[in-house]
Amino acid sequence: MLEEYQLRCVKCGRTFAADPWTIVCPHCGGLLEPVFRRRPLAISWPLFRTRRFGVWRYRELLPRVQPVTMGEGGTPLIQLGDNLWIKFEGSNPTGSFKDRGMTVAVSLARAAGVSSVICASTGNTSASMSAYASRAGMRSFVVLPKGKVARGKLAQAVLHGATIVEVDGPFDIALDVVMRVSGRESGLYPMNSINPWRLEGQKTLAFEIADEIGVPDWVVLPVGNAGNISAIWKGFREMRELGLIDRLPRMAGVQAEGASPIAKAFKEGMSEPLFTDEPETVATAIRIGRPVNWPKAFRALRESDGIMEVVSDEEIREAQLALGRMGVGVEPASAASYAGYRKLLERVISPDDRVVLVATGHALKDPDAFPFPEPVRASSVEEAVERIRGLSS
Ligand code: AN7
Repeated sequence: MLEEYQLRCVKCGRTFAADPWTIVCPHCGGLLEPVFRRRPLAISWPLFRTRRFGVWRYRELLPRVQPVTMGEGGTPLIQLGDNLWIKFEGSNPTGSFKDRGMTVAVSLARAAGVSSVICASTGNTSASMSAYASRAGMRSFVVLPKGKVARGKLAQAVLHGATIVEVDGPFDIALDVVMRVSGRESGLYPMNSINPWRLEGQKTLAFEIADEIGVPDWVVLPVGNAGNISAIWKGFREMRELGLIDRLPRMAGVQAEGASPIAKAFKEGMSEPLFTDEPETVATAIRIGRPVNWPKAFRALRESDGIMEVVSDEEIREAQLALGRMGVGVEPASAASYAGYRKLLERVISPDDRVVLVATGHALKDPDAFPFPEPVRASSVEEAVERIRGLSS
């Protein structure tokens, strides 16, 4: 089912036959990256455009399996200014970009006969995985950092029938649990972004941007476990290798101050992250202290002449409200991209640069993240009418 691919270790460079259960390098434990054995035939923009919007429009560049799909991808690219767009991933079936990866990884798992999937999650991965697993008739197990998952996301995991395990400590502890318990022996298939097939799905976000507005100068996105920045960069790189585009964007990753192992190290000129065991931020989606995909992320930053920025929780809140007032409802982690963009504009990003912000998750995911002002109260129809007249005149 993966004949078109090989897996290449980003650490030791060895290549391996592609197998759904080969998650990390059998030789050195490094991260694996799917690469094509030969150029996929007959691909072109006109071909892709004959198909409905979404991830599987690019099927020649994905594992050739029967899709478990709910129409993920094909999300709106909303123009915010002359040179500014926001890719609204909240429009995916479960409200985040994770669906792009999950449709691919769950399809592959089903083709491989997997009956149970597992992930650690700050929330969105668990929401997405449990939905796609249910659609594929699989059981799902989610390991969550206790008390730190936004209500909307938890509700989704419950609704889609996941078995929920809570651990004390941050996401990184939950991921440790998954790495220990998953594997061929237990039959539990791991769905975190260490799974290279999930990132294959997420790379389609790059394809959609390039198809719609061409290659931007910058792609700005929040970074947690650093899977998405790696996936999107892979998407652009692959398009150029295949002759679908002729230039590349620069990648700008944004982390929250209290959870910025990559951004802090990058700013110090280091090529390895400064891990933290006590990540903290209002943007719980990216409350991650030990991002596993850091080698891929550093490579994306290096190859794209990219940059990392740090934003405070206050800046995230302001950015979320500012986007809200433009009609764009995103969760705090996603607002980090706009907050980061604001800080980078003029200093690093020129006003003439064409910029795409990635809004990774929907505002409804985390309704507790912003304050609710007291509503105008009225005890009768007449009083309500009176008060609205007064307020609107
Ligand atoms: C809205 O769900 O890690 O850098 O377990 O939910 O690829 O990790 C979520 C991550 C950005 C960061 N925005 O992406 C999880 C999880 C939102 C997110 C990120 C996440 P990566």
